[in-house]
Amino acid sequence: STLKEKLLSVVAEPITTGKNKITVVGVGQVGMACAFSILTNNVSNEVVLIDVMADKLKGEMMDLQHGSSFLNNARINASTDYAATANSSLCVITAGARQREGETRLDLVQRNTDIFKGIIPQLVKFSPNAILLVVSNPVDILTYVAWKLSGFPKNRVIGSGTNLDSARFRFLLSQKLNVAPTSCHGWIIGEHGDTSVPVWSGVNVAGVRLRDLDENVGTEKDSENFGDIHKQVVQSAYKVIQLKGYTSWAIGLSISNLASAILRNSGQVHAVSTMCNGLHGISEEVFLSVPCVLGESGVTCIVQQKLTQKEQDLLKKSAVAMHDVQTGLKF
Ligand code: 6V0
Repeated sequence: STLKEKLLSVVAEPITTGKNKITVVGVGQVGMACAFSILTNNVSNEVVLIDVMADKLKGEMMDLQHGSSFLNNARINASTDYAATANSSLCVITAGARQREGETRLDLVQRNTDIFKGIIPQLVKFSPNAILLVVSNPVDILTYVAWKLSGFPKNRVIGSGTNLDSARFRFLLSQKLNVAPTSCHGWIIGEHGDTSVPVWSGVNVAGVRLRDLDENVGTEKDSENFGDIHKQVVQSAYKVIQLKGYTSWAIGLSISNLASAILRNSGQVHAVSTMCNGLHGISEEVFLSVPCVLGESGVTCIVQQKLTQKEQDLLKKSAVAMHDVQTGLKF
């Protein structure tokens, strides 16, 4: 008998896959920030990494494994073979090209659609009941692509959407008011990025709407220029990419927060990209962000925000723009 057999007398075979297994596809800057945040926040104790670059993948896996005793003994695995992802509850997809300096998110669309054709069917094959959480850009269109390629019901295909834009907005508002970001309530909806819509009509601290204090807040007529905050949100990624080459920490933390809401079936509300056909006058099959209740089955409800006519018009404009890009896509 082996030393192991001498040491351990078997009582029952261990269960190989737990209920909170997460696959992260793509071990670039974003995928690794997602995996690291998920592990350090104890969102999951079983993470599988997938990429096409075998050496980088193995290096990242080993580096994390060496830290597993500081991560509540999480199991970390990596493979270029999707069999390793079997029975994941959540698959986070970060693979693909990123924006170069000056490039828009939409510039990436066909390149990343082609990459998704090799990824989504494999994830579906090995984890037919998983929730797909798309991060790669342009995220709203690629969430639509993932939905089409997977054949999953719409509740189980989610884009990280404007969860990050909303966090950036709340941070900037917090700086202006000197109140903590989690106490500054404000929602950015619509497209992640260039045409996102700030819902100024609802921005509040402790239920006090800024619009009730100044009806012009967030508009051109606002002498204190609160509207600049949204402009800065839109410019955020471009600015960070210009300064450090990519964005990673904030998106990683935002994904770990979404993963926690889903796996813990918490009912937290987040602005994430979901099928919006029929909502706020949108008549196209497009994915855009609206506040969604998240749980084990993905998006369980959409919060029906009372939008002003202007906010609805902006959202509808994004929907038409998304739809135009989608009709040009080669599947
Ligand atoms: P990166 O650092 O270039 O990493 C991309 C990774 O994807 C690399 O490791 C590639 O090897 C891998 N990859 C490429 N093709 C495949 C494939 N077929 N299968 C598996 N893996 C593959 O990019 P980075 O990590 O910086 O960005 C990844 C994506 O996230 C980009 O599309 C970004 O634009 C997007 N982001 C989305 C954000 C959001 O808020 N939704 C925020 C930041 C970045």
